[in-house]
Amino acid sequence: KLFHVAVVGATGAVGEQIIRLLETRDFPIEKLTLLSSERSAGTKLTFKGNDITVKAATPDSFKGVDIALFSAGGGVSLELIPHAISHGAVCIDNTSAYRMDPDTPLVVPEVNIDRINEHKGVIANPNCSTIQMVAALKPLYDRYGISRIIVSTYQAVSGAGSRAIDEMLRQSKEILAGNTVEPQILPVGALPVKHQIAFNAIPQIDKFTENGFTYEEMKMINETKKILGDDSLEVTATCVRIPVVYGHSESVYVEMKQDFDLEEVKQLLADAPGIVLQDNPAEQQYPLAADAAGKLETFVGRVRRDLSNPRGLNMWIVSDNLLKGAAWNAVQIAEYIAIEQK
Ligand code: 11C
Repeated sequence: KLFHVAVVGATGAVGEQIIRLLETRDFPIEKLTLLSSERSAGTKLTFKGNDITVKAATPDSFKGVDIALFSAGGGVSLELIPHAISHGAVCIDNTSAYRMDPDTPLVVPEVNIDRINEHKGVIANPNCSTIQMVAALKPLYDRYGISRIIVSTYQAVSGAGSRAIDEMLRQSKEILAGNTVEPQILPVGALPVKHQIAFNAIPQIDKFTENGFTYEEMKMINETKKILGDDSLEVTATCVRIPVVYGHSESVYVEMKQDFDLEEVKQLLADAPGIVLQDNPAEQQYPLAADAAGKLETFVGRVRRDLSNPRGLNMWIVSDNLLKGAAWNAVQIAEYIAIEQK
């Protein structure tokens, strides 16, 4: 069967990657509809050598659409997904709009693909920093049980969109040229106070919630529990933006419920789907954002037992935030739907 696929947010950083993946994975497409905001409508994008004109997304854009991939912000998803569903489309939503809805499966294929059929028209794609962490922890969770996770992230500017990438690159050039800069986008476009990202580290991703954690940190906490299906899991997170363009890095400490053998942990990681173990300190080999950029896998290294808690494990997890963290996870889900509906 061939599918009519729609990409909402086609001109954005994630939308662009979705289109490239649909092309390189040779997704069974009959028709590709590219949608965006009114502002970007009219842009021409290429798919398999053909130009496609991007149209403004409206409630009527989804007639005949089988699979709709949304990546245009939570507001657009909340407004348009109900219309897409009423036209019979299965929606894969990259935003946070539906993630914690109890009726919506939150899916990382390597972790919980078994939940995919529970959808009522929408399947949520988790936050990028959550996806790569749970993908790496899943084999350890299944083998030993995990009681506690402490994560600190080092997140790329592309997570905040194309304009944040431009801001970081422009700021860097200006500062190197000896000029002063006026930050305009980061940490959060919608908030009045901005901070320099070039040559800096900003311990704020998204707005603050009332408990002192940011929304990004709360996503890591809540989504991890939902994806692993374990409310008793203790998770704490500190999310930091650094001047890297592609690839989120994470320092992750986990406490296992059972004793573990370090060599077995490494073997489990090496054998896990979608995971590449890169762990050879003698050769200074460990995951690097610059190497992970453009790749579909999640890379894990610096795997070591904690010195104060024998059931504690430290590791470094890196993945391309626009690929496994967003576009690739969504296209993987679409591939599962295509196989089911074949
Ligand atoms: C960032 N993780 O790096 C964010 C971007 O909920 O899908 C993705 C936000 C989301 O800024």
